[in-house]
Amino acid sequence: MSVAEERCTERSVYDAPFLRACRKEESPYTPVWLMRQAGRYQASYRAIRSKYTMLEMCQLPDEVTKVTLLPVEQFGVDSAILFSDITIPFIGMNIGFDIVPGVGPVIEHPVRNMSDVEKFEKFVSEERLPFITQSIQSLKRELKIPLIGFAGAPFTLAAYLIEGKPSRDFKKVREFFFVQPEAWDALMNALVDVTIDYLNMQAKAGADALQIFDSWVGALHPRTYEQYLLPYMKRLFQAVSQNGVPLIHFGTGTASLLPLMLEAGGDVIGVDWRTPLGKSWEELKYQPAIQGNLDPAVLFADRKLIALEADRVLEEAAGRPGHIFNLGHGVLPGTPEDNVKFLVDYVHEKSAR
Ligand code: 1CP
Repeated sequence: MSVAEERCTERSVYDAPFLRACRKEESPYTPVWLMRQAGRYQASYRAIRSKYTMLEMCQLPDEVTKVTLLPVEQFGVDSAILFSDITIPFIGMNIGFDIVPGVGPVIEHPVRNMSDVEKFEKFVSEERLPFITQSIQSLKRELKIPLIGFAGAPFTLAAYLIEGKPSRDFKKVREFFFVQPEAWDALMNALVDVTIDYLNMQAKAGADALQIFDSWVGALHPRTYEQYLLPYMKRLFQAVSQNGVPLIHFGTGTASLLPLMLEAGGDVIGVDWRTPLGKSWEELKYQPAIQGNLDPAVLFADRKLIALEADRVLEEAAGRPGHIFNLGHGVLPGTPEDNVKFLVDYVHEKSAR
């Protein structure tokens, strides 16, 4: 490909509806992608995944490329998201863990105190995670639409490290910062440092946007967020924004945390299905773009209802530039694949301007 052609391809990605919406620019229709758009609900995913463990597959650039492209080809979404997991940087930090089928991430030696924190490697590099750069470069050769890279936010990563496995109430992590504030400070700083390296690596490799998943932050009171998280989140966003790629800041259960999330950073704030998108955007003073927020469970219903609920989300956004249609959280296992296709087509048709 000539340099001119390459520029042209890059230009068309720059002008893609998803990236225009990230910048709050007008676009011909509302862009749509779905969190966990590649996953177990897809027969094609299950066929590839059956050959490897989840952790093996995440480290094979050819398989990562194939899996990332599945929903792009099947549904015509407006953005791809690198197939990986938020726990992958733990490999570079020398933290022993596994992703257990039907459970999720399980940590060999959960963090109990300062001396556990001191054992981690505090940076990740291309040498330690070469498959990330290789997967992104391979995807950029294949894709005509933008590619989202991602990382877990420090609280959500700490939740796995301290609880040791998926948790409902995050009791151990909430106890940790109140009882061991110095160890918490060291842990947060280590995770922020690693996440800055990790996201910079993805931007350098060619990721067009970066999403920071703070999936479990809704477990916190706003005052607690302000004291024990905000300074670290600000440092993370401030550092990663130097790359110039749009940053998406997502969490669930965040109704009372939105102003603090805005203060932390992000060009786009992602909201779950529990609050009306319009109200959340208003609370954010329409400063960032907004992403969301159809209840993923709606995708199990009939098409009439899916259309009705999608209409509701589009109406909440009221055609303002800067809405990225998504679910309020990931696609659920067992979701009918045809309904995903229906939703993507419906949002495109209904929002065409
Ligand atoms: O095939 C399998 O059995 C593995 C299931 C699975 C998959 C498909 C896991 C284990 N991770 C993933 C992929 C994944 N993880 C993606 C893929 C990209 C895409 O969207 O298509 C992404 C973005 C993630 C990020 C991730 N992992 C998050 C943040 C997003 C979210 O859903 O909130 C979280 C919290 C995780 C941890 C994790 N990894 C896997 C599971 C089942 C979980 C959740 C466990 C829990 O409930 O705590």
